[in-house]
Amino acid sequence: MLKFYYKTLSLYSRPVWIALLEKKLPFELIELNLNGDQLQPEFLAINPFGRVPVLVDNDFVIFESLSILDYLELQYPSPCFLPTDIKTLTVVRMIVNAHTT
Ligand SMILES: N[C@@H](CCC(=O)N[C@@H](CS)C(=O)NCC(=O)O)C(=O)O
Repeated sequence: MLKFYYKTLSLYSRPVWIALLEKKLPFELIELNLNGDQLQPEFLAINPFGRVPVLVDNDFVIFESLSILDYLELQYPSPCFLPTDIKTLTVVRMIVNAHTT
């Protein structure tokens, strides 16, 4: 079962949440209170940067929203969200990176 650590209003958590729902994957939602939950030793053991979102797929831990989205796309490819044409894919990457850095 996938575990998804998130915060409701987190703009980084939302794309991951949407991808999980659109791919119809079963997952456990674990909401963090960002007033301190993210700095607890148990969570820092999962993500040393102390940030959400984090996805845990069995024993595989992924943090950083774009890395999580890449993982979901390759590991659970249906439905597919990324274009396969290299130029279109590059345009998608440019837009996403411009909005997240
Ligand atoms: N680059 C990260 C940014 C994640 C991030 O900044 N998350 C915020 C919530 S939107 C967070 O967890 N902040 C807690 C903190 O910095 O203590 C990603 O894309 O996942």
